[in-house]
Order: sequence, then structure tokens, then C-alpha cells
Amino acid sequence: MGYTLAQKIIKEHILSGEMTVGSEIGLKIDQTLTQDATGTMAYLEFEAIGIPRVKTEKSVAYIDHNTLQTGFENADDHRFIQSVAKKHGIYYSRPGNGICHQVHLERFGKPGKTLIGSDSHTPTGGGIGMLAMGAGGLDVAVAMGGGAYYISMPKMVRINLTGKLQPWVAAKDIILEVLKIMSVKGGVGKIIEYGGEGVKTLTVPERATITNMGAELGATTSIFPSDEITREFMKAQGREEDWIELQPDADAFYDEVINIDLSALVPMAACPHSPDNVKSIEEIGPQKIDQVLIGSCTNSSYLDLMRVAHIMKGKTVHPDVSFGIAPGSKQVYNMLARNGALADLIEAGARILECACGPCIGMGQSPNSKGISLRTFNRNFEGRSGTADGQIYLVSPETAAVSAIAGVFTDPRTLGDAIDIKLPEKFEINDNMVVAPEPEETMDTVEILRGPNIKPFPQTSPLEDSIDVPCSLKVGDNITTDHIMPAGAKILPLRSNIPAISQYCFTVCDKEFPKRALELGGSIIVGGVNYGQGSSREHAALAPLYLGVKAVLVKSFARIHRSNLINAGILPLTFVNEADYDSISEGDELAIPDVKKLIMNGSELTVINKTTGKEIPVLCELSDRTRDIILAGGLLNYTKENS
Ligand code: MIC
Ligand code: SF4
Repeated sequence: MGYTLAQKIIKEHILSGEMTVGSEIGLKIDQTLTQDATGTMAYLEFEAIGIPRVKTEKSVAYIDHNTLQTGFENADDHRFIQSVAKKHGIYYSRPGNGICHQVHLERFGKPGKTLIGSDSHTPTGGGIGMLAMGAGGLDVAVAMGGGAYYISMPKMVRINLTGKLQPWVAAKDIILEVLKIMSVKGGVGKIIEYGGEGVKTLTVPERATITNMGAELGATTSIFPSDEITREFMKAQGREEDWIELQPDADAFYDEVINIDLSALVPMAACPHSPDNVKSIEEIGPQKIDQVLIGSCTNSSYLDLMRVAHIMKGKTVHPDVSFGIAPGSKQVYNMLARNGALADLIEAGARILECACGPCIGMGQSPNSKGISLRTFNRNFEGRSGTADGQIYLVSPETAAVSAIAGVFTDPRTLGDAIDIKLPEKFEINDNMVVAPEPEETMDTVEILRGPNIKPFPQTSPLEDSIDVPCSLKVGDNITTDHIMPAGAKILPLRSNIPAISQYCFTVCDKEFPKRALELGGSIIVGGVNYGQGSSREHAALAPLYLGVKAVLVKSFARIHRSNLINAGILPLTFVNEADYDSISEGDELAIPDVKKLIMNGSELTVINKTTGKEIPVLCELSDRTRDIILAGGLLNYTKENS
């Protein structure tokens, strides 16, 4: 039997394990990326591992998240990352150069290569046929040092695209349709491959919108074939030599096949507060809106913003709407400036924001109380915008722009005839905002610049013989990393200071949690299905670690968060019978006798609820490697012990 696209890349990069679904495989990683909100910690970890020079083909450190500098913290972190990058062989993309995923796609990604990034939207690279995955910072640090990246071999899902999008229906509407079909947990343990005739109607930026937001399915990654359209894009980026063709074999086997007729799709929105709560714009009706924001790594390409500029030209933003635009990269921004599209946007009343993540991660532009905000972003989790009762809808740039003018939800098909905006034959190329590392011979001359807010990676200790602690928190289904470790302008500057950021852990759900957990000294968190969905932020594991959390017991986990817990030395436990979730209450005393011995011998454990007397069977499914990581008290200890 032949191979799927992803299986072909895996086969080329596999270092350990079998390519059978569910077994752990180790992959050679060709490229890595970090961003600044996870990067400081990743580089502290890289330093702690002690390898002097990165061993990847290309590693890039981007500054794009923490660009609002309301105190010294973010600027200090940027200096630190810049100095580490220079010393250890990493390219440094300066603030202003753009959002990591957009820039990486334009300037560095290569079809057929593996990429991991300390950001969950790294699968954007799947738009050009890369096997690109989000990972915790520590996993990225290990990969930079030449270590393998481990995943469990995913199932393969094929999404067959047929037909062609109707005018004013966008790539965003395709991924919203996929989210509607599969839900935010439907992609867990799977790689989503796009194929079929419809693929040929989609440009690279459109494909990248789809693979980017595939992160919201919980999928390991998403990928498109690398074809003539990919070649044209790479050529226009002056990188035709980086192109290779990549197609699945005709007899490849897929565990699941989904068919989508592009011509039947309509403009849609993901309604509050989940990316899979999808309705058509028509169903939502002409509701009044307060804010429109265009940008983020999902929809900030040249093509996206040119379409928006075309819609806005000669119009004025509705008086009740605040309209912001954050271009995805310096390349995009510059090209709009030169061809006049930027002037059209300014003329129409757009508030031009910095070329960075900005409002997507709550760095400014929080909407008014109960404000309805239409955003071209990828996440609308509760509170993420910075306004607790903000109502965030995720839409295409076309829907966003036409609604900004009307002041109400508006179907862009009302604009009539299609517009034909083509990708340029040549993008403007100037990598002057990417700083090359110091040559190896002189790397010792580079001084690492550390600000006072930068605190070392927290201490972890080897697994104890038995656990006997209370349940400090009980939460429900689909808990996101934005619940566990909120972001936003106030908290993000603390990303390099675990003791300080821990004071905000879970405060979205329970303001008292950090204080309670610290006082208890040791505890277990209980949760429902898809626990830890969303971001790759390892802070969602490091803060609980700092607060004394020993184990997290849930119905099911999201992939990256589960790895982050293991990397932090926290036990990831799942209920054998989901109904047992109901038999634990917050405050109950829980014990796992002989946990260490049992983990060494298998995956079946018993949690004794000492408050009720009930014995609850749970699973701790670990590979030999992850078992050793847990026993060592986390990946950093394990890596040091094994190097
Ligand atoms: C996000 O979109 O949630 C982020 C901010 O980019 C995160 C990374 C982080 O928390 O720093 C992600 O997606 O991994
Ligand atoms: Fe940045 Fe938002 Fe993309 Fe995360 S999802 S990388 S915050 S633009």
C-alpha cells in the first residue's frame, strides 16, 4: 500500500518507533521556530541543556507576541532572546518583521521538511507541504539541540475538496466548515490532509489559512500537497530552489475521508466562545457590531489585505465600529504601502496596528463591555480578547470588511461581482529585519543579556513513591490553555517569571486557585474532555507545577498540553470510566498508593477517594521514554541525565 503525504515525510524523518497508529515515533526535526511569549522559557531551557550550537538546518526566533512594551519586561525578554539567538546559531526576526507563521511561510519554510514551533499554529507551514507541528518550548529546545521530537503516530484523515468557491466565499469558510463537521476535539490524534480537484483552486496563502486554523481541531497537523501552485509561490518569494513536488500515493490509505464541495459553501462565522460554534452569516442576521479586527497568523497575507483594501476603497467605516488592521509581515505591509492599498485603508478609517499578533492575544484592542467583535483570527475563547463579556466572532476578511462598512453582520456576497486579485509574480524581498547569528568561531564573544524579570526554569523533582493530596480544582469539558494560564497585555510580560505568572493560573475559573494550591503544597486537578486545548504554552503546565500540582485527572487531553504536563513531570491521568468524574468533588482527599512502582510496571492505577471511600480506576498511558521522563521529574532532568 502507498503512503499519504504526511506518511512520506514521516518515513523520511523517522528516527525511532513504528509507523503504526498510536505508537510513539521520534522524528528528526529540520527547522524550528519560537516566538517571544514562549521563547524566553524555551531558550532558558536550551541553555540548561547546555548544547552550544543549534543542530537544525534552520532555527528562527521571532518577536511578535509581546510587542506592547508597558514596562521593561518585554523589552528585556527581546534583548535576551536576541543575544541567545546570536550566540547559539539562531536567526533572529526583529520586532516589526511580522508574525512568526506568516514570515516563516514566506521566507523559510520548505516543502517536505519537518518544522516544530513553540506555538500551536505552526501547522501554517502545511500550506506549502511541510510537516509542521506545534510543541512545548522544552520540546523545541531539545530539537534545537539535535534531539528527536516525539509524537504518537497519528491517524490519517483525507479531506477531499471538489468544486470551486463561489465569489466572496473564502478559505476561512472552508476551515470553519471543517470545524463544524469535526469539532474542536475531532482532530486529536490525527493528521488532516487536503486533496482533490478543489485544491488546485486554492493559492498558498489560502491553504495556509486552512492549515493554520486546523490547530483548532486539535489535530497533530494539517497539510496540503506541494504542487505547481506551491512552486509559483516559492518562485515569487525568490525561493524556487526550495521547492519539491509532494503528492500522496494514489493507493494511500486514509482512516477517515470527508468530502467538501467548495461550490456549496457560504460565508460563515464561529460564534462565541468556540471556533466550532459555526453558523452562516445569513443565519446570524444583520446584528449590530462594535468592532472589526483584521490580521493574525490566519488571515493577514497580502491577498487577504488586498481584498480588504478593495472592499474599503472609497468607503468609510461605520461610525459605531472600531476597525483595526494588523498586517502579517513587513513584506505584506510594505507592498500595501507601495501599491497604494494602505492609503485606501487609512482613508476608509482603519486603525493601522503594529505588524504583530496584537489583539489576537489580547495585546490591546479589547472590545467594549459586551461588545460584538468580528475578527479574522482563529480563536474566540472566553476572555481571550481582554474583555470578559466580549462576544467574539471569527470570520473571513471579506465578511469582516463589508460588515465594518455596514455596522451590522453582512454577507459579502451582497457586493456582487467577484474581484480578481492575483498573487504577485514577485513579492518584495528584503530580509533586512532578520539578524544572522554570530559565526561559531566568535560565538564566545556574545554576552547574554538577562533582565531582572527573567527567572530560571522551576525546579522539578523525581516522582514520589506515593501521592496523597487533595483535589484543588474541578473543571468541566474543553478547558483551554487560556483558562489555565491566561494571556493578555498584563500577564504576558510575566512569561519569563514562573513564580509571578503562577499567581494568575486558572483565575478565569476560580480567583482563589493559586493561593489555595500553594497553601495545600500538593494537589490534583480534575477535568473533563479535551483538557488543555488551544495554545502550546508550556506555562499552562509550569504554573501548576510551581503551585504544587502532582497530577491532572481528566476524561481526555489535548495533544500538546499532555506532552507539556509530562515534560514538567506532572502525571497525566485519564478516567477508565468517564462517569467516575462525578465521584470526585473539589477538596476531596485523593491518594495514589505506590504510584512509582505501578508506573514502572504498567499504565493501570487506582485513585482512592479517601473522602468517599471510592476506588477509581485510572490510566497513565506512557511510552518507555515518557515513563522515564515522569520518573526523572520532567524532560529537562531526563535530558540532562541522558546526555
Ligand atoms: C496563541 O495563539 O494562543 C499563542 C499565544 O500564539 C500560543 C502561544 C503562547 O501562548 O505563547 C499558541 O498558540 O501556542
Ligand atoms: Fe499570534 Fe494569534 Fe497567531 Fe497565536 S494565533 S501566533 S497570538 S497571531
